[in-house]
Amino acid sequence: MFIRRAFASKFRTQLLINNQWVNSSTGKTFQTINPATEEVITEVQYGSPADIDTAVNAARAAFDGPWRKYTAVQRANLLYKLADLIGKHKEELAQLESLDNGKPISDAKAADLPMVENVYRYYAGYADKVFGKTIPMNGPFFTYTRLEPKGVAGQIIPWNFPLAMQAWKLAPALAAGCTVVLKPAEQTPLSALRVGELIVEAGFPAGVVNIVPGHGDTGAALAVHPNVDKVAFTGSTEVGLEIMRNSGINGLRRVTLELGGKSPNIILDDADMDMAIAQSQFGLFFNQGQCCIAGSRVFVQEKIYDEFVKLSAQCSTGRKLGNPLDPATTQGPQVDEAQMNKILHYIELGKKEGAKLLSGGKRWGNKGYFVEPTVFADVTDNMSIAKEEIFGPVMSILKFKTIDEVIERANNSIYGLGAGVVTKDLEKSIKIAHSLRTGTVYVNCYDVFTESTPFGGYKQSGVGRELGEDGIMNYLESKTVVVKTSNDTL
Ligand code: TXE
Repeated sequence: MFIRRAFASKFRTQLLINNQWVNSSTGKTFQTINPATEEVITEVQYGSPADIDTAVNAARAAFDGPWRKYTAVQRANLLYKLADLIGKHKEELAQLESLDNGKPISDAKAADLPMVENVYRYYAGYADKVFGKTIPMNGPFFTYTRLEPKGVAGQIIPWNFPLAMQAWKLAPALAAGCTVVLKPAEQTPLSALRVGELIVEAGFPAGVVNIVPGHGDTGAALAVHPNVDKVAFTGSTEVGLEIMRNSGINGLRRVTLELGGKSPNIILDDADMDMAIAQSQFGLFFNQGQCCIAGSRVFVQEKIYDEFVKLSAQCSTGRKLGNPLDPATTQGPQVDEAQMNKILHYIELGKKEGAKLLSGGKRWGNKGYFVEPTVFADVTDNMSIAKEEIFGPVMSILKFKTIDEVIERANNSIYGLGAGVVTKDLEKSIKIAHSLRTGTVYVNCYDVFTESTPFGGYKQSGVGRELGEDGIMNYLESKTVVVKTSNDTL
């Protein structure tokens, strides 16, 4: 309650279009809920297709007008200014993130906010370091390529890392010279809108960044808008597939997608047991298990299987559930009731399909969307909990004998986002890392993200990579310029 009162006057709840805060054209609003208490935090304006149209037109006008005249260094300076402002307000932003999403404040401070600031700084530094090539060709021609901004980007983000997902999308787009219409997730619009205020304060020209909160229909209107050149989406595989299918409606939008996962985490029998337990617990339970790359299929070699299973169950019960704004809390609530119910449904399926429940397995308390940290052993590849994304604090442990066997089983998934390997044997780790069809493989670590390392998936985990050089290339088109010269030019 204290926090709610402390923030009450500060919540931004309107649409940011053309650097103006405006209400929805329909007057409709939606509630954002505190997942720890189930209380309504505030009502937020619900962006309509007409609002999306207005925002896209503003982004188009800014792209065709003032923003094109900004030099790369000027764009960089604005991004640095934004990073400074985020740094200045990091305490407040961390509280807001924790309030709206339910993540422990200690995680928001230690993981989310530093990452967000770094991403804006990294792409600020990149803005003036993208360039084309001069290319030799037959005949009297001088030929070169230019990397030009794609245009208007429509960006749709999820709720698991609201500020980080906003940064992963906005920073490379703005560094590249694109303009943006961004739709935050309906569960967590508040921090994105607060950053909208900082964007205006930093001095970005009107129309360069537009933020339109709403539900899925708002996102759908953005994803098919004919004046959007590029769509970047992070969320469920189901919606990602729909966006991909629709990318050819009313034009041909470039699409990058970062979707679901069922990442294998492979523990070999030579692993340091303490490290394996710590790595697998973090790889699954971090962020309440709401990580697309969560190591949710833990494959353990038979010699150490029994000990690993016993320690995993013990260790999972040591997590401290409770008020996410309490610095001692290590596990907050799931983001909303629907996600909690989805997780509880999978726990029931796990039990029904014959997995051995070792710890957890229920809702925690009766207020807030908390789920007990849950560990299943003796999981087999055909069980639903081994195949489908649960997106919650539910670990599935599977036994394996040989490395060739585990590679085949790990790859037997519609997903291919991430994977982990724990071993002291370098040769084996490299063999496994190179054999897995996933976008990232962590060896003796998990969930290590930095702004410079590409992130994305094989198969139905997505299209393209975010962060690093790949991240900015998503927002650039290559143009070839062929200049006829006189015959005697060398
Ligand atoms: O996702 P949605 P939900 C997975 C995870 C989770 C499941 C469902 O398994 O349990 O997806 O979560 C917007 N056109 N991930 O329902 O619906 C929506 O408003 C355009 C993995 O929250 O995909 C929100 O802004 N946009 C994941 C965003 O898409 C649409 C993170 C994500 O919502 C839309 C989140 C539509 N038709 C969930 N429908 C990850 N990869 O990290 C919804 N949206």
